[in-house]
Amino acid sequence: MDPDYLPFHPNPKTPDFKVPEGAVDAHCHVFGPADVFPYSPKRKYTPCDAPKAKLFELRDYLGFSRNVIVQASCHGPDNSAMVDALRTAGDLARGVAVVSPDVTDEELQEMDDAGVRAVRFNFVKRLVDATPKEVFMGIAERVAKLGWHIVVYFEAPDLEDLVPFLESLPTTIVVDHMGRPDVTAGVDHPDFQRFINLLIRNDNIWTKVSCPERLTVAGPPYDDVVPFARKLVETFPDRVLWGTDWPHPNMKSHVPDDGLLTDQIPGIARTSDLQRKLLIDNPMRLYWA
Ligand code: 0GY
Repeated sequence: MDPDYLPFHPNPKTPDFKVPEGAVDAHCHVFGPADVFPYSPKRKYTPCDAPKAKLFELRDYLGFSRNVIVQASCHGPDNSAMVDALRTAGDLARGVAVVSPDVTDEELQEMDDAGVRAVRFNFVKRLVDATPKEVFMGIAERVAKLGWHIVVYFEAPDLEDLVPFLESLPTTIVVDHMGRPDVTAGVDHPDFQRFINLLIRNDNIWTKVSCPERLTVAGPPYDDVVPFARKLVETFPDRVLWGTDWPHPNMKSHVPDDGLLTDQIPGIARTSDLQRKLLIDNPMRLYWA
């Protein structure tokens, strides 16, 4: 583990918000354990192990029913730890893989059988070396045949350049963490409006209203992030997902409490109808249909 790496919270609070039966934590990871599933030699950080048993314990403790496990950059394109977690969870988890262009059709099919339903394209420079867009497009065309979608991770200043690429992808797209807006700029800032307009123009683009712990300037309980998430939930109620982001890699300012993160949900999805769409209907349609 990196010397400045903050391990996940050892005892999150019990949420005050009662998570509805059947809810999905649609963005979380498993890390290692490194002695079974070594980290990638090309990784940009070395995390604290966060094995599948801990993830499933947290799922039950918070009151969630299912997980979408996203392959994180520290495991590179070796999806073994994530796929192993999917196989253990059975129908209670689905996966998002990271693949290199030389992945074989047999490997893709095996991942599909284990519950993988998407690939992630990561554009965040501190996390990965850049992949040419043509390479991503080749992967997109192959996974589209399996009915998979694409999860994209980028930061707000990169969106303008990415728009033509995103609009040419042949699948449903899910944008991680609301496109990482600068929350000090406000929801009316042109950068966030550009993101909203992208979703207005393209009804195949979804987003995760996740990661207030990374976007906040004010700190917990992340009130400065709420208006961004609420705006997206109320404008695109059928195209939003929510996730804890456990075990919260690369946090520098504080260790997020997953119970507190769960307590944010009724503030961003203010009716039971919006909560059901965000936590159950939308992820079930995208990952379990
Ligand atoms: C997240 C965010 C981060 C890390 C990764 O793949 C990753 O390593 O996604 C981050 O550092 O912002 O979604 O977990």
